[in-house]
Amino acid sequence: ETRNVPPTVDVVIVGAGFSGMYLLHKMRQQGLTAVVFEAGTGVGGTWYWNRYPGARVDVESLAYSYSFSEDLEQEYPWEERYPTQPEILKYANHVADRFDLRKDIVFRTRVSSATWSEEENSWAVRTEHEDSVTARFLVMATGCLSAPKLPEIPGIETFKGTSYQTSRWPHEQIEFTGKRVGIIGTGSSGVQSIPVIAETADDLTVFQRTPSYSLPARNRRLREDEIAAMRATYRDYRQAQKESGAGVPVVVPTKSALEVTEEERNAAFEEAWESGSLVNLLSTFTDFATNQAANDTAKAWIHGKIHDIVKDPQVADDLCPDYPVGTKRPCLDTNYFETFNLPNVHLVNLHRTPLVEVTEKGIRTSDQEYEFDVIVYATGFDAMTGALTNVDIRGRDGLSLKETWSAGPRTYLGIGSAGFPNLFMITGPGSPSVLSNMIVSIEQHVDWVADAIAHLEQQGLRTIEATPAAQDEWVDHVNLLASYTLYPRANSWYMGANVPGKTRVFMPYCGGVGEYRKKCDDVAAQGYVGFSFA
Ligand code: NA7
Repeated sequence: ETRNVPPTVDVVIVGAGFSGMYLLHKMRQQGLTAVVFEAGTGVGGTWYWNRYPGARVDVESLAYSYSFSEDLEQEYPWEERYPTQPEILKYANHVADRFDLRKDIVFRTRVSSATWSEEENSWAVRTEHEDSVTARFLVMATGCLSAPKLPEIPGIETFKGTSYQTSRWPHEQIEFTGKRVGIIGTGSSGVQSIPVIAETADDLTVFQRTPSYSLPARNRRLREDEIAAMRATYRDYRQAQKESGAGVPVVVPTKSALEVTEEERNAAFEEAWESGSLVNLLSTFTDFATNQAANDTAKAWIHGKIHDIVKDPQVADDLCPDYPVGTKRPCLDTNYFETFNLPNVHLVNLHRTPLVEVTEKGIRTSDQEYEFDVIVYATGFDAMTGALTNVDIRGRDGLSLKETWSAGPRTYLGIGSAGFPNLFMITGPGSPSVLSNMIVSIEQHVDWVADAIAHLEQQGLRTIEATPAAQDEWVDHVNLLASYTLYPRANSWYMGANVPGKTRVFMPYCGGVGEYRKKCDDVAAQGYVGFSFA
């Protein structure tokens, strides 16, 4: 493996996940030079790091895939409805090979700082290995769920057994046979890994702070005929994705949950539950996301399902979430609730008996010490901003992105930030990103950024920068949309509520990817209104 770090390029891209790979491809097509820095040893980003047992995507493979290459779309042999992490990583590697991306990616290299030079109108980028590169443009393709978070409890380093973090899982197979395992966290990573670990562990104790709503994935192998049908209509499907609310086309609801009979309502929920699709559940009724009483009907119905599945009524109660459905990211699972019927699986409700510390032997809660051979941390991420503010980004006059965002992220369209010329974010805070099929949002941002860069080239301009006024207006708009919804009623990572000390603001744009795309296209059509140029 050679490390080819050019001293000067047109574009520095941070991250070789699905954003960074596509952006590199686009930049080359536009005749620009680019280098990608990637901390991992391979491509794939989120799908490179999250190797925990049971890891899968919760959007269907035929929809969770690039649309920019028709040949790729027509030829790629997806195997499962909801692919496993290894299958998605294989796809990422296939793309890297197919478009010959690796030669411009520098692996094992984390970017540490990026400093804007007023004199040069360029970014000086430094890495942990003291590489330094000058670039006109800096694009943060760093992902929304990539800066891991450990639980903020004392003693983690004292544990004498083995510890794993789901988002930093080792590359080799881990055996749980004969082991007593404790796991902290019941978001998607916990919900997906718990059933798989429970299959072989002697004993598995789940430490739950907040329960998750979860729908059975009903995963299966794809049939030849459905792959063929999708391939025959892919262009129309991709268009529908772009216009949809979440990057996955659904039948748009027309009725309030409160204007139908209970039978009708339950039938709709049952159908969504059987479909194994999160977007189907979230689009059963028009007022699901905005009206507490409407949302309560879904909540009660799902609580009923949990009680049907889980035999011990106390455990079932503990597994029932209290917040409105959809206000924290719901999960897709395979045998999650069923797993709590196994004799070797135990649930600890941390609301009753809070975590106190990790000890040499295991985990201590307020009422007892549990002994383990292995502790798994499925404790999530410093979502949406962590990977951006972890790099020391300095804009005009030494302005620090981290400090500028200390009261919450401020962006224009989730793409640019005032004071940081020629800096672009892919799926940044203030864009739909995590509320959508990520690949749809990624392609839209990359295309938009590539067009903006082409616009600068054509006009002979050096810099593009969000104006403070446009940014203020956008932040207000994003907040206003969130205020019409139930989202702010949950302590979610969408709100920054999972990271102590992080300011609570609802970070994603919740008006839907179709609406958002129109806004971005309008901005471009009006000569990039809201951006200033030099
Ligand atoms: P999540 O969804 O943020 O889940 C993390 C879990 O860890 C969640 O249940 C947390 O409880 C729990 N947690 C975090 N810190 C603690 C402490 N200190 N004590 C106890 N429990 C804790 O991350 P995932 O990796 O599962 O999923 C991230 C996204 O990836 C997911 O939404 C999908 O989009 C894909 P909390 O809810 O904060 O009370």
